[in-house]
Amino acid sequence: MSLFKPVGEKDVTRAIVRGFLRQLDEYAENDVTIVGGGPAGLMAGRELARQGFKTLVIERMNYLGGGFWIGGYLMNKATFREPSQEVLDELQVPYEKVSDGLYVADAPHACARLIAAAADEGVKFSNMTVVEDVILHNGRVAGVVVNWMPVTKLPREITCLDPVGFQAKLVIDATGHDASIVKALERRGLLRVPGMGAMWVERSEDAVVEHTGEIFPGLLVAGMSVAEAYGLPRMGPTFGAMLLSGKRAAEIAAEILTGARLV
Ligand code: 48F
Repeated sequence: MSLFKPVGEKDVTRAIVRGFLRQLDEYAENDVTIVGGGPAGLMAGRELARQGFKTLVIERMNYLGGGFWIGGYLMNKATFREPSQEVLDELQVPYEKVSDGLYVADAPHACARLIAAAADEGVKFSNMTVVEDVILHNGRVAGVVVNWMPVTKLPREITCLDPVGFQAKLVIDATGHDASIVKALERRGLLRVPGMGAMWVERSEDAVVEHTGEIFPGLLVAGMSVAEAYGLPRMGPTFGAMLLSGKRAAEIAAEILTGARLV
């Protein structure tokens, strides 16, 4: 008498393949495609999905969370400056007060809670997937061009494989320091990407949140890609601006999608 119900290998395979294809079919067209599953992308996704927008997060790694798991300096604590600890309260992440205006949390706990919060609101994820380029329709970003991460790492002579496209009403570049999507537009001479400036914590977090928004028709930037795109100072392992930038990007995206903001 076995503990588990009898299930064949073929059933396991079919469950995976059918579930995956159903999602791919449904999300090949979506409201918002967020590139990058770090803190900024996850936060933006959670806020958009909870408002009912069909939201897809594309992440090239086999895990979500980006730089949020470790925090900084190979030490898994993440810091947050006031008022961003309010987001930790909202996500039920425990933290400690370090000094006036500065808080510290266990990065794995904060990261796990944020991933769960995004998934709970209905965000769908496409892991091991690299965004290589954008779709442009009439001068507007209209989606992304993707390939499997392992395919992009194979020698060109054995991988003559075309990527596929996902269409989206809006795309958010939340790719962190890579700023992959704004750089795809730079390669076409449509944007200039100065790269982030030197570290200045006091200035950087406000500047990142202020500059979060639509950088090109159909494309928003959130998180560290904002610093790359506008040449703003870096901040190191303090994460409040990533969470608040994600929230801001979601607010602006929702306004555009509902027509409250003229595009
Ligand atoms: O790097 P990441 O955590 O970006 P973020 O959300 O947060 C930045 C902080 O972690 C930290 C910091 C501030 O405290 O300086 O660095 O802005 O997450 C970005 C995610 O995007 C993925 C990458 O693997 C990472 O998980 N990514 C980058 N380029 C691509 C991509 C791409 N072309 N296609 C798919 N995923």
